[in-house]
Amino acid sequence: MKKPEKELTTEQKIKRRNFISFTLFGAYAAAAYGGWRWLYKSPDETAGVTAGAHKPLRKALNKTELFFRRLTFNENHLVKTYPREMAAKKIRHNSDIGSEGKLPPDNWKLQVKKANGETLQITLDELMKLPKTEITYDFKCVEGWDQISHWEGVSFRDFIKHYNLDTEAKMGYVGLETPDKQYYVGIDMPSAIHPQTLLAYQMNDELLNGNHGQPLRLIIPVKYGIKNLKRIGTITFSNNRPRDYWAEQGYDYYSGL
Ligand SMILES: Nc1nc2c(c(=O)[nH]1)N[C@H]1C(S)=C(S)[C@@H](COP(=O)(O)O)O[C@H]1N2
Ligand SMILES: [Mo]
Repeated sequence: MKKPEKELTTEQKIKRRNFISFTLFGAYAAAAYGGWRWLYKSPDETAGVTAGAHKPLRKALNKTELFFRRLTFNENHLVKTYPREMAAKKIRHNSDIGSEGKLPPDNWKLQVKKANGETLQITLDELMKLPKTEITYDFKCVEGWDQISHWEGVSFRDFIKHYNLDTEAKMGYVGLETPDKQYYVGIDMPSAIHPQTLLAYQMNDELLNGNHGQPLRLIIPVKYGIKNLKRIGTITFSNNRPRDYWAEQGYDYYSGL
């Protein structure tokens, strides 16, 4: 016959529960600590492209970015535009890293690095002969200001078509840099070929002046101001993310609206 089991006293029951919960807590703490050590000791991501995060973290961040890009980005979704009269006459001027002062357009040519190693050199006159696209929209800076402004130029799409850059347009990213390479941005291809993205040379019917990226700047309404590089010197195409000035400082690489 089985020995009758001794009834536990209330005190013993409490002790046993405490023992179980402390053991569990200890196991969780050890697992969490182990996970943290793993993350802490993991190698840094490739230096340069984005602010230093540990590799597994950046991997997770990139996955999150891709998920939201796929979820929210639709090339047929246009940024809201405004009647021309609503555009500011005096356009706000922000930072000028790599685009300070005047640069006579005669001393400038846009350098486009093709996939086959060839570099196209394009003058402003040539660009101005391509179909012109205009837009009046609300330009937004991450610093908290926005302003309705009017811009004119060549849509990036038309530019790709005209210069037969189809192979390049199949790549993941466009990189833009100022002629002195002091300011640089990386743009994901879907945003670059979005129908409202312009290589702009005019603002309110006048050629861009020294404050706004003379002679050519990027106007990309699906992104915050930081990506609207002033004074484009070179354009490159790649499947890896091109270096990006503000992403290196820890800002969001995608910087979409
Ligand atoms: N070359 C260059 N382009 C740049 C910047 C810069 O410092 N240098 N600043 C960016 C930021 S943060 C903003 S908000 C816009 C401002 O453009 P605006 O001066 O024409 O208003 O330009 C962007 N493009
Ligand atoms: Mo900005």
